[in-house]
Amino acid sequence: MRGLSENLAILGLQWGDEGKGKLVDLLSARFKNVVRFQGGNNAGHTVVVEGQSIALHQVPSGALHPGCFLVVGSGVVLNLEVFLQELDRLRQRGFELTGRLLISDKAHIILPHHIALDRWREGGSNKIGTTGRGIGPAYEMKAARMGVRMGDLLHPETLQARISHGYQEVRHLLGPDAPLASLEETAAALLATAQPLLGMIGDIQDHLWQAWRRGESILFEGAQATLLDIDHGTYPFVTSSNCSIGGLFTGTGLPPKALSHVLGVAKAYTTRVGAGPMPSELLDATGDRIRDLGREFGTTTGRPRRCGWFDSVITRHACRVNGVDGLGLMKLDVLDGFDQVGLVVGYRDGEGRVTGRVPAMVEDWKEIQPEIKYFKGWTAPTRGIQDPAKLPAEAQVYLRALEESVETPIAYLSTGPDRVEGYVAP
Ligand code: 2SA
Ligand code: MG
Repeated sequence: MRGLSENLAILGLQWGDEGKGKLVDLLSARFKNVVRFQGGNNAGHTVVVEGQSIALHQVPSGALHPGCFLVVGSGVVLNLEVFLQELDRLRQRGFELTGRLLISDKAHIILPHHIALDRWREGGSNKIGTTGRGIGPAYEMKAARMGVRMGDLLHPETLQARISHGYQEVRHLLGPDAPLASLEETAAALLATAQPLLGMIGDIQDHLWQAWRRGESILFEGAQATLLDIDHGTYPFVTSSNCSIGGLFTGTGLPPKALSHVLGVAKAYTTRVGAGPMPSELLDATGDRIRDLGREFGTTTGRPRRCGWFDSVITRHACRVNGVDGLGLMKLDVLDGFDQVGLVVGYRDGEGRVTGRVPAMVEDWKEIQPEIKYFKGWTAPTRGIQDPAKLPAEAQVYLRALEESVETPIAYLSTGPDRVEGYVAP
């Protein structure tokens, strides 16, 4: 695909865990700037360095390339303790980020009472299956204009007052027995924790705008995915940020013109963690086999992922929403050795009509049955293949049908976890 070195967005097209980390890692060496623009430590991107894998939650994946400048955008919500632990772990491996990391002064901070509120809600009847990291409450406080931003750390005299409004509301809701530190302790602990980060806070919009005008390349690293997007996903079973293309612009302050290409990432099958609709889910031995072979357990919470065939209805929706130019199709090798491979080509609704549309309401999702088209499986392994001509004929047939069903060409195919396993489409 042309454009892999121009300003590029890498976005998830399913429910997360598509393997965006591998692509960002592969491509980031070509970019001068790597930007995270939304999400928080609910993300978990695994990158592999010299055979060792390292999971990054909030630090942009370009961390392992010393020439990359890293930007944490204003659309991100940050857990500072986790962020510092990540910086430490990277330092221990020889990756020093001081001097090449800028955090937006407008990025919001995840506070302990946000985490308490998230967990309190998850204990109730309206369970979403969140990661329990306080992501939702941090974004709620932002929208309610009670958030605490990185720039507030530079004004310690007013910090406690800033925290106070949201803190009082959570206290009120959770009751006097909630195990929360006092307001004073919360503010003092935050300030103490934040000290090593103060020098990294700045105006990322200006940094990126200048970089763009100078012609420096920028890679935008999405977290989570379109079906978890608060507007375009399977609401209310979504995360609280815009993980699709719009979040890139609100989370950086750059205009759409600054973006040249969109690479959408999907697995050759479908997974989901947490509750919510998933018509392609296989609650049988086939689903278990995909989970085992694909090692489908969450990077962030270790939860087993729900598994099913590739769902072209949701993935095409994601391609359209994001204007995807090319598909990064991951983990094809996991499907090696199946007798047959399914592709969800449509949804049958409650009245028996087959549609290609993604419902908006949970009630409508409940009625949906997947229309599955089966393809003959392949016996020769695809693992490690670097040349499309070498793919088994049956795999080629399946991939062509998949491309057609999502109306988007494959730009990169991954045939294994290692950097060298896969190819850029000719
Ligand atoms: P939350 O904690 O409020 O964001 O949870 C709301 C829902 O969003 C789901 N969720 C995720 N699902 C899959 N992967 C996630 N993160 C990936 C990881 C990273 C990625 O590997 O951990 O792909 O960017 C993620 N984050 C949130 C969650 O399960 C709830 O259903
Ligand atoms: Mg992941």
